Amino acid sequence: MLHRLRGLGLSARVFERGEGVGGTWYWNRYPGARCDTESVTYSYSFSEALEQEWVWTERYAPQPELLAYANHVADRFELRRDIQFQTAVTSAIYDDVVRKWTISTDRGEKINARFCISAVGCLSAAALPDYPGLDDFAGEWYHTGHWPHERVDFRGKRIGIIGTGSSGVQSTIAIADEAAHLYVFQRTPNYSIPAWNGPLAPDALHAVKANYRQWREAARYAQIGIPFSSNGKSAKVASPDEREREYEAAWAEGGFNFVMAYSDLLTDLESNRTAADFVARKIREKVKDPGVAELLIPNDHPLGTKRLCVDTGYYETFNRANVTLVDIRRAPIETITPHGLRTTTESYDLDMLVFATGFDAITGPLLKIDIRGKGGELLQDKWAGGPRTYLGLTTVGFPNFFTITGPGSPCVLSNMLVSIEQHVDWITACVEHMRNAHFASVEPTLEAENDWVKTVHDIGHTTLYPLTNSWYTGTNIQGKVRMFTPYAGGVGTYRRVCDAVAADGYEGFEFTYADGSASI
Ligand code: N01
Repeated sequence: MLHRLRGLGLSARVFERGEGVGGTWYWNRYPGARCDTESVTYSYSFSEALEQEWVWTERYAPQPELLAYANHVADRFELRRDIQFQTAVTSAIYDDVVRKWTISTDRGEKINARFCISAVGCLSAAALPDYPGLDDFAGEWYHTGHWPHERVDFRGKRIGIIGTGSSGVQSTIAIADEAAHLYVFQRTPNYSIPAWNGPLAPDALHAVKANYRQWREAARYAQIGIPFSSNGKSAKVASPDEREREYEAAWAEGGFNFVMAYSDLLTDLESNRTAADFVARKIREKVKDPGVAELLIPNDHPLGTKRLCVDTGYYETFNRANVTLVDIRRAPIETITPHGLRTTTESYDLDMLVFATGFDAITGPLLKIDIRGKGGELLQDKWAGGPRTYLGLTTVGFPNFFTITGPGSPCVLSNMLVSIEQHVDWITACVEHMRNAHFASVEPTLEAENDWVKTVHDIGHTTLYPLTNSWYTGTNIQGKVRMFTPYAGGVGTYRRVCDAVAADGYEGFEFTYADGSASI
């Protein structure tokens, strides 16, 4: 965004809480952290030189490589001089008279700006369970989303990890390699698909690079921003043999495309069941102890409606003698004790606790900032019943305020890099349009916002996602409204809608001149 705004000749300043760039890849340094979208796709496309010069070493990049990439991009495009690190934004307040935002930081600064663009991310507000006793825990404890920069030593230690989502799955594998003993406290098993990660062969990388424009174009118009597609068929009408072949092929390919094996796996319960049964069989094959295998098999949600995990050796980890799976659904954790934790049935002595307990997702990071629009309206109040946006980019009452990967856009249902770039380009074009036409402010109409909220809801409810308690529906955070807020119609469809809105003279938006008069 900074690069694009500079390209328009505007002055821009970025505020960043961390000491460095990288966002997710700056904070989530837990052992085993890696992206589960393939690196050749999970990378910037805005510079052909950049995509040609950067060499990915693995099919799925590990966190240090992604952080190195973010740093390389920051250096290459000389971004740092306009980024203020170690600075949290505390409030953003719109002044309707001068049509400007005042941004305040935790360093006591106040900055005036014509535009305020949120790039706070969807998964950056870590959630910690409120078990009693944590303050008295004598050992070390960490949250995967706030992992220290220094190496954490697991050797010889009894470690408890709470949470079995993507972060828990990845760190379990890595910690088990070193710990004296690892207890995995599982409340809800999730589905994990093998990544088959490994070195990225130079000729495979070269083949993508030789054809990168086509590759990127395919990603931009694909369902989830990754260039693969389903066979277009329904799983439930396929014969059992045919399904088995299809699932075996998808399993052998690995990663997210498993859920794209058939076109209706995320919209039809019966079809979904066939894929879930296949994965359950795989888990039983991999895990030696049948009791442990049964515990690891999800039984309370359709496959893929909690974000799928992608792993290298997760289920096999439970065959190790130094790993114990503890079912805290059956016997919940009662309290953290000075030397471990106690469930309703047992006590565990632990030297270290790892919380892989996720995030106040999608709206969480934004709503932690005091954001006030016209008439002093608080965004928290406006969104008290769930987020309301037009295109996931703007919201009524908050002029000149844009949300990169905001709720109501494909955001977390997509390859984030593709979605981020699409939003950045759309916002850049809108700002440029305003400059050319001498508009001072832009805001969606209530009608456009109402229609979009309904569209997002209606499309979401054609899928199975709303059935499940998950961070997608906000149920992981106490008191949060249960609502499925991402746009589930697909990255390509969404892009076409956004492009059409812009091509139609920004249909659904109202522009205002500096003297307060509105455009027609
Ligand atoms: O968080 P999660 P995450 N007591 O919310 C459990 C992205 N990501 O950090 O399901 C006990 O998925 C909770 O249990 P339950 C990716 O989009 C990407 O793992 O609520 N357990 C669940 O098991 C991902 O989806 C990558 O019953 C508690 C776990 O903690 C998203 O980030 C890597 C609990 C939380 O799982 C979030 O993943 C990592 C409690 N009080 C993350 N509270 C890659 O690209 C929560 N849990 C690879």
